[in-house]
Amino acid sequence: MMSRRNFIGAAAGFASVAALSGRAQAASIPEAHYATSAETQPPLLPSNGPEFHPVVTLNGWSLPWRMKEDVKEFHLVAEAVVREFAPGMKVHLWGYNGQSPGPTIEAVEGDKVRIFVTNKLPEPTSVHWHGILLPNGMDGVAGVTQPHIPSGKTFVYEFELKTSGTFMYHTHSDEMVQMAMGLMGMIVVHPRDPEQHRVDRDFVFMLATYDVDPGTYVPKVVEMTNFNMWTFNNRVFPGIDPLVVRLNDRVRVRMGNLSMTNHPIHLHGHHFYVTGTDGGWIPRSAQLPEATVDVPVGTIRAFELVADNPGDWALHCHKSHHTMNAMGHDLRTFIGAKQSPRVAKAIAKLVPDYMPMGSSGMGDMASMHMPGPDNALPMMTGTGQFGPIEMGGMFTLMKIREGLARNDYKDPGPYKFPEGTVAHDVEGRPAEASRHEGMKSSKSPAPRPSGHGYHEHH
Ligand SMILES: [Cu+2]
Repeated sequence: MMSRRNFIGAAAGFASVAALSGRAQAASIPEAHYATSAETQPPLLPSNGPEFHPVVTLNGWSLPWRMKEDVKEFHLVAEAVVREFAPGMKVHLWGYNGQSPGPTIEAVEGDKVRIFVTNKLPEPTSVHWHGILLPNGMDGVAGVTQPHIPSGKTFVYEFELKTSGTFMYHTHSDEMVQMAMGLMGMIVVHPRDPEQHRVDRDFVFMLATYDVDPGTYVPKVVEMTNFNMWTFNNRVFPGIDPLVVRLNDRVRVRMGNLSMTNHPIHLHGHHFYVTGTDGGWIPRSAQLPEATVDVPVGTIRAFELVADNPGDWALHCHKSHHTMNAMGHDLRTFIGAKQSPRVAKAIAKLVPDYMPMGSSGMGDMASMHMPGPDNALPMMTGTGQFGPIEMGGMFTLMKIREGLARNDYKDPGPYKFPEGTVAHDVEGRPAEASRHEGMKSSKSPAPRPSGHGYHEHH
């Protein structure tokens, strides 16, 4: 599933940087594992150390470690990567170990970890361990708690994982640029007792946003608000894998948000409880039933449910612009405007590529196949068993099925609806209903006091 990938190839477009060298270093620094694809990898079962129930990183993977005496050693390599956002669009990012976001780091409460960070970026970097309780000098704030890691150098972080929960790691050096380029990943610390907080399926992913102009390959790093790619783990619909779940599984979804805005994530067909933040587990007495959980900037939210309702259930950000891919924000609203062929022709004479659209909404755009610029995805796309889905960005499905195997995460295809359970059209006319005419007031309004800022309206 992982191999040492061709660094030169993936780093095309960036300055080449120094590689690890020296036999002494090679002996003490563990091997760096690499991922080459954006496919969801199966859970990484622990081969040593304490037992735990691993997570599945949506369109991602978990980083293997080696045990050195009683310390788990991981090796992150910060470097230029190419990430496919969805088939048809590849973005040149900075990430870790071949992909962006970097691999999920999984360990167990009480574990001692030693994390090597090699910098293969063209500028200095550092790694901050968001939400982890650790000694100040391991916190990764370049300039404050440590020197920046220069290009070509390897630094080591060492700490004990005192509490279980969901955390993140990300750059804390030239942060605006390096976060906008994708230097981030998730950390899952499992409880010491594997039965505590036990679920059957445990998903994790990062919420991140990018500004990639259609036809280009590198995000604009100075963007503050006007992003156009809204991602789950740096994938957009239809490139995001479904969350495949067995009927009646207990499911956890853990999400970290390192974008510049909040994302209200909504699951259809179920109620869930928010059970965790980057501050740890929420006591049962404080858990609220929800169908949407807002994930604020710089936080984790984890929710849990019993998947007792079979089907293909939408899981998406509820900001409607976040379930779209890059769009022309300058489009005018034409709803209600009649664009007759004669007028369209006249305009087309002046504006050669003019296309009359949008006068009855924009749903049609999902089925129009207009030639777009290179390396750009349609604004809304996807086809389901009943027609166009008209989505993009932060949208996927939780696919709940009976009879899947315990570790089967393969896409089971579209849901087979039981006969007679799908909304459908009906024949006939509605019964006459009485219509309320506009309210005619029988009384004239009471006289108002004058001279106190009231204005008469006629
Ligand atoms: Cu959103």
